[in-house]
Amino acid sequence: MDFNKLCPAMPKVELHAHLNGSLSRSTLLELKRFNADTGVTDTSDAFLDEFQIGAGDTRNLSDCFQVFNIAHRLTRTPGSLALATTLTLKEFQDDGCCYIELRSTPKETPFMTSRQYIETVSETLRSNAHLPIKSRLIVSINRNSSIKEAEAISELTISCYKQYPDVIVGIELSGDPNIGQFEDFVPSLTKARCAGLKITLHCGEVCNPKEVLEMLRFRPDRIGHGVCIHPNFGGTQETWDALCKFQIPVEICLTSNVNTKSTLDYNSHHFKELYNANIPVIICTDDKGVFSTSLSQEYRICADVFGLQPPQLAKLASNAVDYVFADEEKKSIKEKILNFINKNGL
Ligand code: 6MZ
Repeated sequence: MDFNKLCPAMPKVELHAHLNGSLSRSTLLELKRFNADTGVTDTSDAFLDEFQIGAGDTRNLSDCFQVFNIAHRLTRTPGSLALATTLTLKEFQDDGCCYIELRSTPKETPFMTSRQYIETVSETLRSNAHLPIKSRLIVSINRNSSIKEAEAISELTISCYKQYPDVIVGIELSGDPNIGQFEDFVPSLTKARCAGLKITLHCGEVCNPKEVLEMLRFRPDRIGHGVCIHPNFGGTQETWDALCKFQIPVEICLTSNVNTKSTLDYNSHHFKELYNANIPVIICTDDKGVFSTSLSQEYRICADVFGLQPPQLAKLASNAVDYVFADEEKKSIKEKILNFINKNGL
């Protein structure tokens, strides 16, 4: 089976997908229609053309944080947020994704509170529990938050976790890596961890070995990106040794890193160093809407660029299940992927 057929057909798990960054062009247009019908003013059509950051775009990582505002304008009401969640879930399902951990930052808008934001996404995922794709929510804390705001999000997440233990699995730190410092978020994250939530951190998306080391020593359950950890990519021997010692699984976002210029090109992506060092890696999309990609496309790129054979790619898909936050789903997802592997002689 060639990769164009294998990658979409193979059951896959998505563990790093920001809701508002995942909105496809068709979802954005549907949200516009929905908002117009419900009398909510949002974003002009002209802005929608600026939403995607493709190959060769002059915008870099810092610029991309402006782009999310376009999506945020479209998901300010419970109705539009629920619609965005449902459509995104279905797109991942159509791409062969059998389990997803969507992540999103609760926002207070003129139309809903932060609590309503988390409740809306949680209710929507719960109401889609009958779909073949299984889904969970990771609540995001943005690095541009004050300590007080971060504590409020953490407490809110813990409270909502009691209400939606079947949906909410974790908390994460994301946002512009050039803003804020990790140590300020440690108390909020620790509180969430003590309440039973899993932790994932955007780590080393830009060069900051001191912070990378603090993050790794915090022992999160997973990290996102991990670009600047190996000494060849702006990390130090100490950061690399810490990752190797702790074996923290890394959510890999190839196209995101290339399009934001965190990585020079696919060929020089740090996936190779992590894979060769046997660090657990999970292929993810990050923001499939903004970076015009899909989970199967990321698997295909990975195979093409790093010369993986179909059995090696299938092994990546099946190993990824070990790092899923919802323990109760692991067995059935693993079976689904292994059945596919056996049936196709991979
Ligand atoms: C760091 C990112 C990101 O939460 O509104 N986000 N944070 N690095 C990245 N690499 C490109 N991509 C997305 O989804 C959008 C938010 O996710 C975070 C940013 O905080 C962005 O505003 P939600 O659903």
